[in-house]
Amino acid sequence: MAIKKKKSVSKSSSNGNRPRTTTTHVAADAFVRPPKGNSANLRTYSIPDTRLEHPNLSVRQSMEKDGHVRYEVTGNLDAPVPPIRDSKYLGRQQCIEIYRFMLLNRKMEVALENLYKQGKVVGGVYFGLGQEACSCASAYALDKDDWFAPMIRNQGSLLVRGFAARDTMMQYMAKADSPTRGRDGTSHFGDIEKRNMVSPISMLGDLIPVLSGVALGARLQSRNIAVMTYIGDGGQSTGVTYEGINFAAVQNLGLVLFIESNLWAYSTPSEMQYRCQDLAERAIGYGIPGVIVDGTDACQVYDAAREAVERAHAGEGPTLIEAKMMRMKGHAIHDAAAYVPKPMFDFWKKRDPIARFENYLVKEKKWLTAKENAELIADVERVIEEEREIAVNSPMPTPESAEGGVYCEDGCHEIKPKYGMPKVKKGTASFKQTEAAVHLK
Ligand SMILES: Cc1ncc(C[n+]2csc(CCOP(=O)(O)OP(=O)(O)O)c2C)c(N)n1
Ligand SMILES: [Mg+2]
Repeated sequence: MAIKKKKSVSKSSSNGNRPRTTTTHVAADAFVRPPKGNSANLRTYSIPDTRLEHPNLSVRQSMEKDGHVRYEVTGNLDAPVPPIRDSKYLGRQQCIEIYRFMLLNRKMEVALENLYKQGKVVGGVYFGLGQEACSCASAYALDKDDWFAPMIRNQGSLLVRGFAARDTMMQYMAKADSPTRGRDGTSHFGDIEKRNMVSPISMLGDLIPVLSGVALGARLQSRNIAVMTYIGDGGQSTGVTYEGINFAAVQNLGLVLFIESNLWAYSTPSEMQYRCQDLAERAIGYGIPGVIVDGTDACQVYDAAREAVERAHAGEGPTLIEAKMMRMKGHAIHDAAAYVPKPMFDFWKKRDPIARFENYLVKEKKWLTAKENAELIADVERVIEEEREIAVNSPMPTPESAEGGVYCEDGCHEIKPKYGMPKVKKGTASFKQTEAAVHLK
C-alpha cells in the first residue's frame, strides 16, 4: 500500500462524475513522501486500487414539478459482476471461517428485523446488509492484542471478536443480560477487559481520536498495536475525523481506518458529500498510505486490513482504507430508502458479498462441496435460532437494577445514588405531573 507518483488520468469514477485515475498496486513498504521544495515540478500521486471492477454509476438530483427532490442513477447498470480476487494471505480454512461469520452477521440481522416486527425491540435496528465482508474480514485481520471500535453497521465485527449474536439481540431488546444490562437500546457497548473493544460513539468521527489515543497509550507502554475503526462516507466529513487522523499521522500511531464508502449518508448521495475522486485520496493530504478496495470482496478487505495491521505493529503509522460498496437498506429500520433509485439496488444486489463468496468457495476454489455448504448454512441458522431463543427469554431488568453499575461498587468510593424531585417551575404542567407522581408513591 502506498502513495506513489502516478501516470494516467482517465475514465469516470464509481461515485459519480469525478474523473478516476488508473492506478497500479504498490506494496506497503513502498510508501514514500514526495520530495519537498520542487515547486517547478507538477506533483501527481496515485492511490492503489485492488478492485477488479470500477463501477461508473452516477447519482444526480432532480426537482419534480411538484417540488419533490428525486435522485436518478446513470452509468453502466448492466456491467458484468467481478470475480472475487484471490487473497495473498488467506487459505481455505480462513476463507470458510470468514464466510461463516458473514452468514452469521446476515442471519442475525434478519432475526433482529423479525424481533423488531414482533415489537420486542425497544428502539430502532441498524443493518449492515451488503457490508458483511467489510465488517467481518476487517476484524478478522486483527491480532488478539489489537483494539477495535465498530460503528452501527459493523455488527459482524463483534461476532468475529467473540461476541455472541445473543449479545446484540439482547442489547436491542434492552434485556437484563445484555452487555449494558438493559441501559441502552442499540449498539453502545464495548468490552475493554477481554475483547479490547471501545464502545461505538454516535457522534460521527469521534472514535478516530479515541482509538488514536488507545494506540498512544499502548505506545507509552512501549507496545505498537493496531487500532481499527470505521467511518462512513458521510461521517468522514466531520472536523474530528481530520483531527483524529492527523493526530495519528503525526504521532505515527497504528490507526487502521476503514472508510465505509457505501454511497449514501442517510439520504445524501456521495456525489453531494465530497468532491474528490475517491475518499482514499484524503490519505495524501494526511501524508499516510491510502488504498481502495472492493468492500464486497472479503479477500480484498482482509488483505488491505492485514497489511495495515502489520504496518501498525511495525510502528509505521496509520493507514486509510476506502471500502467501496453500497448500503443495501435504509439508514435504519424506520427508513425505507425510497429516495434510492431502484436500479442502484439492483446493480449492487448482483454484487452481494455473501453470494459471491459462496460461489467462490463452492464453484471456483472448490473448497466447500455443495453438501458441506448446505450443512454450514444449516448450522448457522441453528445457532442464530438458539441465540434468538436465549435472548428473547432473558428477563427485562428490574427497576432497582438501574442503581447498580453506575457508581464504583468496589467500596473504594462513597458515592451514593441520590434521587430527588426534578427541578420544574411551580404551576407548570410538568410540575403538576411531578406532584401527581410523587403523591401516587
Ligand atoms: C457529528 C454527527 N453529525 C450527525 C449525526 C447524525 N447521523 C447519524 S448517522 C448519519 C449518516 C451517516 O452516514 P455515513 O457516515 O455515510 O454512514 P452510513 O450510515 O452510510 O454507514 C448522520 C447524519 C451524528 N450522529 N453525528
Ligand atoms: Mg454512508
